[in-house]
Amino acid sequence: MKNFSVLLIFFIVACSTREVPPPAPILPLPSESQLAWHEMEMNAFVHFTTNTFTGKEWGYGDESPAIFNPTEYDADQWVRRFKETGFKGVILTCKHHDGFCLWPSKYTEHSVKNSPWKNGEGNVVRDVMRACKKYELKFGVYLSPWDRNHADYGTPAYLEYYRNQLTELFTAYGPVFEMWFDGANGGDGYYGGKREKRSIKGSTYYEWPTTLQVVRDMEPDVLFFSDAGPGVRWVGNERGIAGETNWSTITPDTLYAGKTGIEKLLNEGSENGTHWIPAEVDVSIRKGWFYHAEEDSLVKTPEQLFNIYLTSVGRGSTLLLNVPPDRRGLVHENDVASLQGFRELLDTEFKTDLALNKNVTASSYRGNNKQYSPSNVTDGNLNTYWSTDDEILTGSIEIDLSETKTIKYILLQEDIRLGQRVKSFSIEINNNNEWKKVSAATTVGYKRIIKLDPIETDKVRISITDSKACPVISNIAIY
Ligand code: FUL
Repeated sequence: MKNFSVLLIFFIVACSTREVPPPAPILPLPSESQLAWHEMEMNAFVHFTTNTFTGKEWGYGDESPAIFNPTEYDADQWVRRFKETGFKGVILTCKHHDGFCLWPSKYTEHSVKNSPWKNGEGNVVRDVMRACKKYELKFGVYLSPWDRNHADYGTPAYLEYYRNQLTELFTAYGPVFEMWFDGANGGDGYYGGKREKRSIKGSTYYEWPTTLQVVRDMEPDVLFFSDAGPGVRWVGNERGIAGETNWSTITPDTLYAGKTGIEKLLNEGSENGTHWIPAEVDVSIRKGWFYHAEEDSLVKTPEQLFNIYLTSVGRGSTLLLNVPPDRRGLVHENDVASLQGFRELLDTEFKTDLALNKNVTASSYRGNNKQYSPSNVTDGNLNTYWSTDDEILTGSIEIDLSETKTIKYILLQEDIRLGQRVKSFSIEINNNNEWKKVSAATTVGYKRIIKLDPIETDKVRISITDSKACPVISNIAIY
């Protein structure tokens, strides 16, 4: 018997020190830039141009540069507020559909250089880029492909103009982490005085592969956002809502304008998608994308912003929240108040992770090896994870909170460096030795936050009920 115990101990020690290879990645995987992008979680979007002064959302292209004249302009104030809110990057409309450039481009007269603002010496792109450096935020650019001011729009000459401008932006104002271009295309406009309708074929006119290569040659790590990626995809709505099921994978060939159900596809991605193209949730703090005084009373409340956080970041996406400066060139007091309230809500709702360093057990773990032990999900380290043997696609984890607590949120993260795997999971809580199911959901991805009706418990069980391959969970937090 004694010998048997010695043998058993020897066996257990041997098992736990034996090399057990990590799970094989499930393709496709995020690139380094996409991983960094996921980790940013929240970025600010800035819409500012002549529209701010005309009250329009889409300028026609005939606006005089003279109307662009903010009176108390302070880009530092915008970025400081963004930093305080917790944003990690800023994307600026360097040029919107009206064609007015926020930097003194040498390729057009339709820019800040011909406005009275700072006697034509002003440069919003430079100022935002510098403020981003100061507050350690990443800088991104939106350069609208549709240009209702430019005489050549619709001809090959315009493509050269567009690429020249990208070269200006990427050489003078980099590094740029994300380039944003949208799908609004063609239609009527000023077009150098012709005032006509110009139709282009969205899928071919812009010759995107060439343009993207021009940019990549200058900024190899840049992520391209468009409806279909290739770096980041549109989430399919402007309401701040990613799919309850949200795969960061999708097959680009299945995405084309006009396809029935395209918005649902963008919203949810595809389980067996061939490429990693995660959804970005772009939404405005106001009704419009540009500042309009009549919307001062319609700024989203901190609670609305917090709910958007739950349906974007809490569903594995990144939030791109638009905060448009006003005619003074400042983020309006009402927007500032909402951002502050939003930050306070994030800080109070996610104040203490009740699971951190608590005891965890699991139905099984990979090779019985400590390297994959369930305690990795509560160790506060995103580089360690719990996983199971290859053939085990389900499993449960129990977290002992050590005392009864009221819980409101469960946060889960997969280690997406090994691909997105989980297809469904459920949450149970323990009350007087009885387990009660309180929630069930589908995908996890980079991050998933489940909001519960506040409930008391001392133990939480999370069961992975289906997965594409053995689950790889790096973090579980309970608030
Ligand atoms: C859209 C544009 O048409 C809107 O004006 C806004 O810029 C939004 C973010 O993208 O496609």
